[in-house]
Amino acid sequence: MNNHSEAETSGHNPVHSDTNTIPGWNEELELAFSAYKGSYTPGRVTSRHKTVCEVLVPGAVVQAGISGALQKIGKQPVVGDFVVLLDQPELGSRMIVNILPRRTYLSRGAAGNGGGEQVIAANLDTIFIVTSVGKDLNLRRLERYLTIVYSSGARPVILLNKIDLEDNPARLVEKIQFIAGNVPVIPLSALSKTGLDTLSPYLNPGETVALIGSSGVGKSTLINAFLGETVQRTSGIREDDEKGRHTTTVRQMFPLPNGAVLIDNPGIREIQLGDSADGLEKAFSEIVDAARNCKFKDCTHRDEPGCTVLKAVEDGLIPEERLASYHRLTDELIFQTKKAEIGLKRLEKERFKKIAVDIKKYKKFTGKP
Ligand SMILES: Nc1nc2c(ncn2[C@@H]2O[C@H](COP(=O)(O)OP(=O)(O)O)[C@@H](O)[C@H]2O)c(=O)[nH]1
Ligand SMILES: [Mg+2]
Ligand SMILES: [Zn+2]
Repeated sequence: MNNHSEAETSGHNPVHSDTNTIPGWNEELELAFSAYKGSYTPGRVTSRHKTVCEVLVPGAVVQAGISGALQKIGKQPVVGDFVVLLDQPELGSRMIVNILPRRTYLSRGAAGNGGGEQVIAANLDTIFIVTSVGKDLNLRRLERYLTIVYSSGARPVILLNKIDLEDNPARLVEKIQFIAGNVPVIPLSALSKTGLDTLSPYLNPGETVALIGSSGVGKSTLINAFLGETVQRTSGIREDDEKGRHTTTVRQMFPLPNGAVLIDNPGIREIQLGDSADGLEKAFSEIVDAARNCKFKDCTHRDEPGCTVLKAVEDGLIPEERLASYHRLTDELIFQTKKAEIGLKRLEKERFKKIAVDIKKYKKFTGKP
């Protein structure tokens, strides 16, 4: 579990000598945290609720509020974040006062609030995009997932689960591989525990892996299989706390014995693209490659003369559905960007309206024209 030997970390640093029990903690974080002197401790957010986070600190999981200052500037801790906690022993509580720099983060376009980006998990090394054989298997949906994951900075890996239900999984793997490019596609069965060992290269000590994918594809079953015990309820059964009440508290982060960490479903339900232009280019790299020789620099590859992408489709080098997906996702991205701009403009308008009202009130009050 530990990255460092006892001798390296004990003694000279009494405040955070045991940070190596926070999975994923590293020297960069240590450096960033060294700016905090006094009654601060580092931790990692394991789940996020409305106003409280559960935070893994050396040896325990504690609850912590979010400081007013952080809320004011709109900084939201999310699962996977490394945070700075202020201990308030007189109140018997802890408060998250800052978020340490994120190495990678997974986000989606926020629904219904003008298109702002919403971060949903941070500091992920790898993201397992989980799908299963049968009706969940949808190449177009996988393309969306790939786009989002690419723009997160984490490494995507596609898991094809429930192969125990499929006669010819190799055929499906081939189909997926076709749209996935260099992304590994791994067939497995979480239930019958076949193919799990192929995942070990992605589960190194200190690495964080998130599982995303539709409900029912087997993410929780997979986590249980890795932990060798039932830690995560499967099939959406609600959890009870020790007093027997229903709670919405669902654990999200699971340290493995070797020091890797799994994060279950950090909450991508609707797959909105958000700010994923770079992700789109990676997810459709064959189109980007073919576009290098288009006659026009701003070619949209729809009906322009001298379009080498359309030529590649014509020649059967790029499937038509791939280009159609690319167009669909590009349109969506443009739409979202516009929506975000309109949202910002509306916000500004409202702000001006409020200022105008304030000025009126002020004039009334002072009696000035
Ligand atoms: N046949 C089969 N069923 C599976 C497999 N993995 C999961 N399941 C079943 O699929 C259902 C949903 O699994 P769950 O882990 O809750 O999915 P989640 O919503 O992605 O977390 C459960 O009934 C599991 O037992 C598998 O490899 N093979
Ligand atoms: Mg689940
Ligand atoms: Zn073109």
